[in-house]
Amino acid sequence: MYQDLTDLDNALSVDVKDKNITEQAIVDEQTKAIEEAINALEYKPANYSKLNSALAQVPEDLSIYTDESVERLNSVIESLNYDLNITQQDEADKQVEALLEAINSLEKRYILGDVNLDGEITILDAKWVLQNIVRLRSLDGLSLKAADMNQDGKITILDARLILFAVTRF
Ligand SMILES: [Ca+2]
Ligand SMILES: [Ca+2]
Repeated sequence: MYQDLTDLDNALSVDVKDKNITEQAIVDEQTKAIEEAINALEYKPANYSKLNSALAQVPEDLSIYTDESVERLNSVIESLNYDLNITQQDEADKQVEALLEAINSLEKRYILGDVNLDGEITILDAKWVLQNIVRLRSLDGLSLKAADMNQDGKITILDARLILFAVTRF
C-alpha cells in the first residue's frame, strides 16, 4: 500500500509506555515524530499495466481512420492521468475502459460510392449496388455505408444511378 514505511517504523519502535509524566516532553516529541512520519507516507502508484497494454492496442497507422474517431482517441490519450495512486485504482481502470472504447470506435475512412473499397468509384461499384438490390451480393460494413450514396439508410436503384452519374462525371 505504501512505498516506504521505514520512518514510521522507526518512530513507532520507541517504547513510550513506561515513561512517566515528567517525561511528557519526550512522549510529545515521539508523538510528533510519528505524526510526521505518517504525513510523509506516500501511496504506491496505481497499477498501470492494463492501461499500458490498452495503449499497445492503438493502431500504428491512424491515417486509415476518420478524423473524428482519431480525434476522439487522441483526446482520451491526452487526458490520461499517470499520477494516480493505489487508492485510486478504480479511476485508473476507468481510463482503461475509456481508452479501449475509443480504440474500438475507430471508424475506417471510406469514399462514398466506392462500394468495393478499391479506392475509386467505377462502374463496378454501381454493379455491386445493383447486385445487392437483386440479392446476388450482400454488402456489409464499409461497403454498405459507401453504397448509400444519398445517405437515406437504404440501398436502392437511386444509389446505383448516383454512382453511375459520378462515374460519368470523372
Ligand atoms: Ca470502387
Ligand atoms: Ca440510399
